[in-house]
Amino acid sequence: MTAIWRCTLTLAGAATLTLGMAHAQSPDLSDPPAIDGEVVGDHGSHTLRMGIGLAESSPQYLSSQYFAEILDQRTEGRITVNVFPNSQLGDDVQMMEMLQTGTLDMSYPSSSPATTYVDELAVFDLPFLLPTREAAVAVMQSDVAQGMLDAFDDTGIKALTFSENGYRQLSNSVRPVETPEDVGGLDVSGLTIRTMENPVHLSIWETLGANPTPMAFGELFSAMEQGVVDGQENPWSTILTSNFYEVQDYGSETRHVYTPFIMMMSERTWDGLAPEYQELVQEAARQSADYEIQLSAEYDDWSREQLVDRGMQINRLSDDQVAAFQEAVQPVYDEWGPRIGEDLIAEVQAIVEETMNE
Ligand code: TK8
Repeated sequence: MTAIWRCTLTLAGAATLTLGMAHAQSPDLSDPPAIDGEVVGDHGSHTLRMGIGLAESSPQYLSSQYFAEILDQRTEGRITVNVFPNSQLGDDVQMMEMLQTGTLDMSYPSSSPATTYVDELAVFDLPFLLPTREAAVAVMQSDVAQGMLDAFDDTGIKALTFSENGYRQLSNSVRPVETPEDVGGLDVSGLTIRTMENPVHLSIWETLGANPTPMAFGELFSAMEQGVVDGQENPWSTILTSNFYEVQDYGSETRHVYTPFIMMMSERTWDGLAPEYQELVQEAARQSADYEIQLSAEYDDWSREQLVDRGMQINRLSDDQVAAFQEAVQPVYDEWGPRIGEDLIAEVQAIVEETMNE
């Protein structure tokens, strides 16, 4: 009797727990597009390791699994891609170095830490340059952006495609970040903010009066948990899927910069693939990037709502507040514009304007 009684209790306890945590793990996501295209002839077998920074529920992971699925089906299992999430093989900077030495086959870092290889990528780090997702996608699919991928030649890295990391939003554990009129811009004074390892991002937060601390993404959760940093900035989907809301009570919808991801392969791995396989990998990379961008869009607002449900206090900025914020980061353009290249910035702005007039 006792045993049965205890068992019932445990079950009841478990049910309550489950109910209490009844959050959907993902929004209504589009299914991956059907895989068509012919099976590529037998050019040997390859097993590729791909390391990524984000978690299993992220658009980055889901679309990477789709990439793997395309290669698997179109080679009848001869190319296998194993995706390792959560920075378990290294952070963005380390994994790019591993691609160069050939100790890792594939990775999917943000463009921001990749500016050490291709300077021009820093155009994506300029605040408020890409006002809409449509504009951002048009830029990522432009010849200008293709030129940046091609510029990886001779670095030991084959850059395959851009996709969406997304609009970055500020979170912190100290206080709501508002934009009082007398401050002008975002009041982040006194906050220690983790940034990506990228000088433009450092400059943005310095300009705003915060204490920016560049740090690898994989170290970020425990740094916030231990109070080494007060805050960070990433898309809502990452704040959700990497569980940052557990250690960050406040969020502000700043959308201060849109950053892409770049899917990459080690040049050694690339060179070891038959031309037919190379072509297939390139095609699958583009298809999975399209899917990633779609998933990422589906995640965006949904994630913000989920974060609110989980207790995060999130404020949105009024148009006036955004305008003040934009004005406050103008010195970043003055400092970085000439170094990134005014012509390149103008080219990107022209693509943006085209999408706004459509
Ligand atoms: C994941 C990173 C991450 C980026 C960052 O590997 O470092 O904050 O936004 O998503 O690329």
